[in-house]
Amino acid sequence: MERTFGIIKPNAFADGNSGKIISRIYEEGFKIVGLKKLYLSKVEAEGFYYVHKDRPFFDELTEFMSSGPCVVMVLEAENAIQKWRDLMGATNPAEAAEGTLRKEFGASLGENATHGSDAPETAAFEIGYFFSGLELL
Ligand code: DGI
Repeated sequence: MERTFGIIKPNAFADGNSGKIISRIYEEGFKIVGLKKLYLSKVEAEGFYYVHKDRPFFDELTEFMSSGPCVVMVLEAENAIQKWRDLMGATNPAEAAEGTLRKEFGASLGENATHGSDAPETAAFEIGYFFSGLELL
């Protein structure tokens, strides 16, 4: 079993799509081992996306991620990291395949509804950024 980290981003939360996304997560066979609603500050969003600090979209990204509540989750499954990225679809919703979360709930490249870790090291950092061991059941 593998664990990954996911976010229901502020646009998907504000649009009332958190329930539908969580239903899809269960339907696809993930176990949700951690889940909470947060309203990130700009500094917390910057810390989370630190690897992107030199990218031109860093300010836009962190402004968006701190613009409203989001849901952070730890998901468990066989090959959870790849499986969750497959369910999310391509970064740009316009390029995401039919049936993926970003296709269905993404508004734009920036406001693309969900986040998912891209590698085991990233998942470890991202899970630890938001959850203590006691919160993962
Ligand atoms: O791993 P991903 O989330 O699929 O994509 P990523 O790690 O390349 O980028 C992280 C997030 O940053 C992505 O989900 C949306 C945002 N982003 C990526 N490229 C751009 C962008 N936002 C804006 N505004 N413009 C971009 O070119």
